[in-house]
Amino acid sequence: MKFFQSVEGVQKISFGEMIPTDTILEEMFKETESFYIPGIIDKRTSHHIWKLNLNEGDVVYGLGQSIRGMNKRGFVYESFCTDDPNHTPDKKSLYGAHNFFVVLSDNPWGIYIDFAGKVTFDVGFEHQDILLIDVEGVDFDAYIFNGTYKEIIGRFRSLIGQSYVPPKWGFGYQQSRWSYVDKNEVLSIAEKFDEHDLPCDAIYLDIDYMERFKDFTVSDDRFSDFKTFVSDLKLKDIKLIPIIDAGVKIESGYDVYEEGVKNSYFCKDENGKPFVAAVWPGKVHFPDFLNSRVREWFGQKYHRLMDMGIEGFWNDMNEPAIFYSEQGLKDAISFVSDQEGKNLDIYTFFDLKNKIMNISNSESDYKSMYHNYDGMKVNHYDVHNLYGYFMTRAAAEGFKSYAPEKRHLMITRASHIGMAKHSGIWTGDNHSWWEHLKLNIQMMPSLGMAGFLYSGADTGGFGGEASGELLTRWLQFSIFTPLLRNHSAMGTRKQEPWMFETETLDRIRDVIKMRYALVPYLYSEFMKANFNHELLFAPLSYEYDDSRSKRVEDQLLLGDSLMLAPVYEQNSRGRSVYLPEKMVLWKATAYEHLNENQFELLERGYHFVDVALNEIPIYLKPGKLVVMTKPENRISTLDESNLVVLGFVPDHASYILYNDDGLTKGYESGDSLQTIFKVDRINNKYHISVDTNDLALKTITFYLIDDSGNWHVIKQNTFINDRRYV
Ligand code: MIG
Repeated sequence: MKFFQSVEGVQKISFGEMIPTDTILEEMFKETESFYIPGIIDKRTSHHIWKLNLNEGDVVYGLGQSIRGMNKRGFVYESFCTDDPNHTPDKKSLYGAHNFFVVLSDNPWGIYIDFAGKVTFDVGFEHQDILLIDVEGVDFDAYIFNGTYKEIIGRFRSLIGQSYVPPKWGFGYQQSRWSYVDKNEVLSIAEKFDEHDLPCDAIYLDIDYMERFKDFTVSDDRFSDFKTFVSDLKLKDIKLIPIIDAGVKIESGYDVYEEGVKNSYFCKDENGKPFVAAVWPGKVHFPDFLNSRVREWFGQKYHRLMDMGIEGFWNDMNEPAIFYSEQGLKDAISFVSDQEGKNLDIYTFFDLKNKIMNISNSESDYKSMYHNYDGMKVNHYDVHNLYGYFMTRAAAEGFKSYAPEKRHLMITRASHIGMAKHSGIWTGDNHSWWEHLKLNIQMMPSLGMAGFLYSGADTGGFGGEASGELLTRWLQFSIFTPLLRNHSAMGTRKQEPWMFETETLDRIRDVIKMRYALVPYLYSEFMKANFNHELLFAPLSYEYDDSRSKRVEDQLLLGDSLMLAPVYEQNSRGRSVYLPEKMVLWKATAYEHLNENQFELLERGYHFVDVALNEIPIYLKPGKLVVMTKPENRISTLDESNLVVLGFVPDHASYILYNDDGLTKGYESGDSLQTIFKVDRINNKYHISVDTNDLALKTITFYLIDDSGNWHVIKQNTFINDRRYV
């Protein structure tokens, strides 16, 4: 066991010789004696177990992508990347493994368990005052953090590094469906957006664009002359985002398969043969992404589609999802045939049923697969949670070698801590359930804690049938999430905006346009949250330390200036809201209808707020500003030289608006545009100054609300003489 000391407020404890998941973590630490939480090693199971006390009032935030509320207390969660399309409240794991949480107590602390196998967190479930961490192995590192909630997150995030930044068009609305099956369908989708005057920046291609589900192929029948097609859509300023699956189809003559076999690039079974699993294409091999040579090889394959003009991808099924393995299927069939002719009772019948039901993603399959981890033979089960991470890293490195200075769009399904620097995530196969809108709301802060700033859910729900009301309410929330994508499954009600009645379509248009109007603020807050290791979405207690803020489970802070309290219940036309301080409620409708009657001053405390179906409820914090622009139907045509600044300003407010070229990685070396707004209210008059290095900036219109709820419109000429270039 080694002891390390680190940056202030972080300690590292090493147990055994762990497999390093990310060297950046190693570099941050210098060896010296430090802090230790005693755990016990269960000799019988070789699990490492910690039993920690929780106090009555403690709240536990974190665990990234997982089920249930913001406060994780009261249930058991497992880190074990799982492809499970039913995100019901009894599920312990989803697609990601994010072993970081913070206990908000009188002396807040946080912990990150750097381990690639299964970890179970019983957060006050068996016993409400005990937090049990059960690491299925003894070979791992733990990082312990102290400080305030905000400091702990900052320390953890600075440890895992900067997060992935998409191209700015990735902040546009994106439309998806499993699947748009041919060119004509995709083209007609693109045209419908224009016909209906709806914004859209990207359309996704799901598995059917491929030739019989083979990665890096494009169907000749349905997507002939793909390169021209991609560029035709680009002329409309719409990007195509194809899916890539983890499994490589076994088919002789298919070059990816042939090369993989020849070079021994696939995961192995016990006998050293390529491991055979079945997914979409039928039988597949899994590239051994834990091997750096394999990553380089697979990463280069993305270049084929990039050569045809593709600028973004989504990586799927990389938990990895296994429908069945040859052995698993054999066992199940023999079990079933053994039952033939028997008189099955409740128990034996259920055994039979379970045998079939549990054939997918089975533990025994994961245990019979092996990696060559750059020379070290490793059983897949022990490093299961790294697979999706390394697949996505392969892609990200492939993009880098293709065009090092360019940003690409990348989202992935399975993930692990450390992956956030390579990609964003979507939260997988949710349902068109109101509960999943709420889950989306509650999950955003913990995803951000784990570094996944570019994230979002399938808006409207993937499985099941969305009503117009559900889609409207969902969009009223997800227009704030960096990844804004409407996606739905085969066989479900179609979910493109024009598939609903005209009233819904009209409301949706206004909601999506409001997203585009808010992009200056959203992008600025996203980038600052990344640079400063902060949360973009946060529970109220991130900023407010009153005891009630800790208890609020369905409101969020969004960046520096806003609070959200979305409506997430069917037929609801309002909801209760807790205000930790005096705020201004803005019931936003169409951007062009912005007017003073939409604003209402609300005192600190509890309120019941009416919210009509066409209203987006947004709360303006005092002394803060929001920057907007006139919406357009593409991100690239937004006019950011003419801005609107909105704020509740009792006495003074300031805001730093961040912007950059939105396409290159120049931001990494400080290429940016910054505009500093300062507003002071002196003797009932507003004084405004604007400092900027943005030479294109032309006009700014301020809408300011004072302490008595009165609204003031101030055009550029009142401050133009104060304008300085920095
Ligand atoms: O569940 O490629 O999460 O977004 O549409 C089947 C088909 C596999 C799972 C992804 C989903 C995608 C679907 N895939």
